[in-house]
Amino acid sequence: MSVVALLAACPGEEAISVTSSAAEVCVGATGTLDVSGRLGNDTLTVDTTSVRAALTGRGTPAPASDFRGFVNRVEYRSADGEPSFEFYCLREGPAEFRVRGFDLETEAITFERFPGLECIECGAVDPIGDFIDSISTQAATRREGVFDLVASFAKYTRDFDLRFADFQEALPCGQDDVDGLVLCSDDALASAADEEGFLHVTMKLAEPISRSSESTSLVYAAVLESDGDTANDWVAQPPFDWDLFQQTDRWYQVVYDHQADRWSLVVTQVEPGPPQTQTTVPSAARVVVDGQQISFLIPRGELSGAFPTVRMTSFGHGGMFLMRGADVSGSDPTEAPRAPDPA
Ligand SMILES: [Ca+2]
Ligand SMILES: [Ca+2]
Repeated sequence: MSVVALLAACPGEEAISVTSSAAEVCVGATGTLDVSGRLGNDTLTVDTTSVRAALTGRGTPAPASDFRGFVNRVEYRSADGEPSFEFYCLREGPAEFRVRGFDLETEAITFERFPGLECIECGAVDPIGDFIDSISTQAATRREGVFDLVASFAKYTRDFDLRFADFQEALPCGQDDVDGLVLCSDDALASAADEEGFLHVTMKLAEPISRSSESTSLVYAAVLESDGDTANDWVAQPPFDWDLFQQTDRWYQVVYDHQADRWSLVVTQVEPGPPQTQTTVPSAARVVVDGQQISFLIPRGELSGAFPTVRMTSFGHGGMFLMRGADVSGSDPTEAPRAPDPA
């Protein structure tokens, strides 16, 4: 099913038609938006938190800077009409695009809205209620939907023209509004190499993540075997045979400390031992915490190996790590991290 809408045409003008390639697009996939007719002084806008993404012009005469970018409000005018755009679904949810009309004589502004486009989660499904403890023989003592993974997903954005400057502007560090909470590391890098793209990791939890809690601290992480060298991979220490981060050397952790009521992003590099060590490192990664979803955008250039693999983890505890529950992508934490989906 496609989404088609027509704007009423003034006499002598061609009606504008906006068509999306599909009514539903998977998170991490691209869709196409076609406009036929002249936009003229009108602008096409995408206004959504799920297609936080860019519209990338294809074969259009307009300067690229007019419409590309990792933003959710894109303005585009076309003297020649018939542009085609590509968009990227960042998060699950509805998307709406609209045409803003501007009458040069009366200066009146009108909006035509075209809902009906949905970004949907198509990643790997994880069972409900499959909580684990970091000791395999023990049962989780906390079992809450806010740390029960229900779906996860990892993909490179190489096929999509996403640039650091675009999401730096669209996702400013510390932004906390209806679009989500944006986290950067305390030692956030101001730039990242664009040519290698980003690793986009999304995890979906069974329940919406509250921005504040009086009883539960949380850790959500994308942990990677980043360099293909097993020598620096974290080795589980007894009795924690189900240590969530084993077999990985680089960790992107979203940490909520309920006692300090503080969210943070901590990026860690593991060095081989003995004793093995963990060093907090600067990073240009961005993370968005929004509803049931957490999206990580990790610059590919921060991962040194040719074939990084990733595991997604969630962990909840009461503050002393004694009452706790966890979940991981894959069957359990001893399963090797998996390769992201091909671009
Ligand atoms: Ca689960
Ligand atoms: Ca390694």
